[in-house]
Amino acid sequence: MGILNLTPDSFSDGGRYLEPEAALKRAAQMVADGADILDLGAESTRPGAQPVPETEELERLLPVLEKIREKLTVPVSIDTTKSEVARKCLEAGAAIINDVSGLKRSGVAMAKVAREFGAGLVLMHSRGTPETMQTLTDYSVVVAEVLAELHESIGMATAAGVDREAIVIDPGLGFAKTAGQSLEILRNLKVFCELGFPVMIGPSRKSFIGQVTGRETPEREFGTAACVAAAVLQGVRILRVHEVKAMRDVIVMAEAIRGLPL
Ligand code: HH2
Repeated sequence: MGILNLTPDSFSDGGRYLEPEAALKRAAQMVADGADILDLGAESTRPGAQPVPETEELERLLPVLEKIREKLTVPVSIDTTKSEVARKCLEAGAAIINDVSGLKRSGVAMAKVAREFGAGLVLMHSRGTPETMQTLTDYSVVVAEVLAELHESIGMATAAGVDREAIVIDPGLGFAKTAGQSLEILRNLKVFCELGFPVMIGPSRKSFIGQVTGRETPEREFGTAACVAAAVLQGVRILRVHEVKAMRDVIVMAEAIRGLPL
C-alpha cells in the first residue's frame, strides 16, 4: 500500500502533493513501482497534529480521488476517521476505509457506511487523538491490551453488519505507543495474524525507527525495510509505505524466504 498524503503537515511527505496533478503523478509512479493499493490521507495523524474540518478534508481528497479513478485502476483506500468523509469518497469510487481510530471517533456510523458500500475496513488501534495519544501509553502488557482493544473495534464493526471478510486489523505502530511498545508489537505480529483477519502495519519512516537508528525522517528507509521484512515473515499481508519501489523488493524477497509461491 503506497501512502499519498494530501496534507501540508504530514511528518514525512507533508506539502508535496497538494496540487492534484502532482498527486496524480505520484500515484501513477507508486502503481508503476508495484503498489497494489493507494492510501489517500488529508488529515495528518502525527503526534500533536491539528484536526482538519470535514469540508477541507473533502476538498483535498475528492479532486485527487477523481483523477486517480479516471486514470488508474488501482483500489483506493481513504485514511479518515470521519464517516461523512468516508461516505463521499466511497461514492466517488474509493474501495477501502482506513480508520486510524478503529471506529472510536465516528463510532458505529463509520461501520454502517462501510457496510452500505461493501467497502474494505481497516481497523487500526490507537488511543485518544493525535493531540493526546502520546500521553496514553500506559499498558501493563502492551500486546494483550492492544489485542483486546482491537477486539472491541472488531465487535463494533460486526455488530453494525460489516462482513468479517471486509475487515483488516492494524496494531497502530507509533499511535499511543512508545518506541519500546512499537518494537514489542513488531516482535509479536504473529499473535495478531492468528486472529484470522489480514494484518496491516505502517512502520514507514516513523520516529521509533529514528530512535533505534539515530536517523532523520528521510533517512529511515533501511530501518523501514527491516520492519517490513520482519512483518512479512510473521504473516502480515499489507504494508503501508512511502517508498514503494524499494519496499516491493523487500516484500517479495521476504515472501520468498517465507516459502510463499513466487
Ligand atoms: N500511520 C499513519 C497514518 N495512517 N494508517 C494505518 N492503518 N496504519 C498506520 O500505521 C498509519 C495509518 C501515519 O503516517 P503518515 O501518513 O506517513 O503521516 P501523517 O499521519 O503525518 O500524515
